[in-house]
Amino acid sequence: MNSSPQPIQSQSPSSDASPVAVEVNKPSVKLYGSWASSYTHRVKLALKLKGVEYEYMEEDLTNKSEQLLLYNPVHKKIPILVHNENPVAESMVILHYIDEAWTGTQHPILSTTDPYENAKIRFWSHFIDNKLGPSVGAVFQSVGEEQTAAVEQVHNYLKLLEDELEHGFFKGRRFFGGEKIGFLDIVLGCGSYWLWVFEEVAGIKLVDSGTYPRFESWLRDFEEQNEVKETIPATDKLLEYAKGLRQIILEHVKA
Ligand SMILES: N[C@@H](CCC(=O)N[C@@H](CS)C(=O)NCC(=O)O)C(=O)O
Repeated sequence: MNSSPQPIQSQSPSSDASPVAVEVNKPSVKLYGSWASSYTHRVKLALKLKGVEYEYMEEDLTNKSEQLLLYNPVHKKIPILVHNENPVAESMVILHYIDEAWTGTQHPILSTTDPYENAKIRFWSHFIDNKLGPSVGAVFQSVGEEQTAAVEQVHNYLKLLEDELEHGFFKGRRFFGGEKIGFLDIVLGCGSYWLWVFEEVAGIKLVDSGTYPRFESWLRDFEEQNEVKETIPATDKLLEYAKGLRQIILEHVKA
């Protein structure tokens, strides 16, 4: 068991912060994560938008650290945020925590106190984690007829999102959060890049150009934001990772 994960980098909202500066002013915020994990990216992006400095601990999920098991004994998963020794697990819970713990910054993540807007944000966030995300995962993990059915399901879910953007509560907004990235942008955006990656790796089309114009332009806009570019790993790195995983899955399917 890897009992002592090493911080592979100290991250700062200002890209030019030197390691020496971090050493002098030790952050009391640690993030346990995994480099390709969308859930980890959610937390990294929220911390960046808030301007919170933190120490990043890369976890080997095939050999979980004692700290991970100690801090999240229920799910044994990353991401975990540890703030002043208090662990917080589950990415959406962490996003709420970040918003409440670091108030007074220019970037509220839940930009509204309107209960109905918050309800809509929570509703669609659950849709993403319980419906869209698993269906995209199913496309990646399947072949043949099973994959065709999973692709169909993804299309149905993207259509529902497109309809929401066209006619629903968020109609006419640049981001779900308004002019700035908000909670739902983070939840949906940190994960949507897998659509492009899986399309290439699995040789299928998930987002036919022009079919979901509002979703597509929202995603392109999201991906163009500097904070997002600084958070999401390079596509070629994700592609290489996904190709390796797909290979393992295909060998398993054949066996
Ligand atoms: N619902 C959790 C999901 C987190 C999750 O699935 N983490 C994965 C990495 S992306 C993990 O830690 N997997 C380890 C395992 O399943 O053993 C969240 O939103 O944080």
